[in-house]
Amino acid sequence: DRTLLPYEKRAELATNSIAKELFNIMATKKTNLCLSVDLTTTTSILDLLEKVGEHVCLVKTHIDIIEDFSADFITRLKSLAKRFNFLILEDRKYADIGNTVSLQYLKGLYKVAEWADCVTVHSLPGEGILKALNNSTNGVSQGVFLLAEMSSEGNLITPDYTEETVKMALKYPNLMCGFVCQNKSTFKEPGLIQLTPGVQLESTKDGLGQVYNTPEKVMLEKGADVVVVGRGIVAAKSPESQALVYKDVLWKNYLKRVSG
Ligand code: 6AU
Repeated sequence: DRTLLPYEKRAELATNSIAKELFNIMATKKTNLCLSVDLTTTTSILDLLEKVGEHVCLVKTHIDIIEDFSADFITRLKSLAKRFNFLILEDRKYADIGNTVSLQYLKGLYKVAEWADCVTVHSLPGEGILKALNNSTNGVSQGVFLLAEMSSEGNLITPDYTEETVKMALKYPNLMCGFVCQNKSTFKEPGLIQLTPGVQLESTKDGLGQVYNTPEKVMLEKGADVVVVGRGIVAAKSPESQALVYKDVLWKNYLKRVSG
């Protein structure tokens, strides 16, 4: 059972360098909280990260929702990542043929390949998408989280799709950080990371299909390693104190899990 091993042990088993680094950051900073900074201005994102950077292991961006994107924003984001020792995941959810994804990853306004430590990718188009993002093809890729399950109700992913997704990922051990998924049974490999979104302090839903589980449930029952929280923190009255609340409850449940 991969979920009973401590993160520092799993770092030793990771086959991707970003996954290894992320496991080590979690162990060092004692946090498995990933903040989804789903805000639309650069100053609101940078101000929030100044306050909560110390509490997170990973910052997840949707770079294409920012209204005043600039190269300077990336410089500042990278310097915060260095100062607070967190990694950056661009949640682009690539889902096209390999050639197009390669262009989307390397080119355009955002040049994701230049600054993101890792990206999210759908398996839907087939293996070509992983070939396009593989370091041996483009020389720059670092890490990929493949979507094996989604948190939203009515999503079209079937158990077969999930299983085939995991099989596809296992052919690319050097590229793969892990899976965006909801369940412990999705994969076994202790060197891969389960990134789980759809988490708030209460089990609820939003008005657009998102389904939330509690930190306790995702850590103790559902096998989450890194837990993604967006609006639970970002839309709170005090995001700073709420980040600390999430960090503490997640870490408490992690310790409970690994101590048997
Ligand atoms: O906590 P929330 O609901 O405010 O934000 C959840 C974040 C959003 C989604 O785009 C993302 O997590 N997400 C993903 C990811 C990370 O790929 C997959 C999924 O199944 N559900 C989900 O919410 O930024």
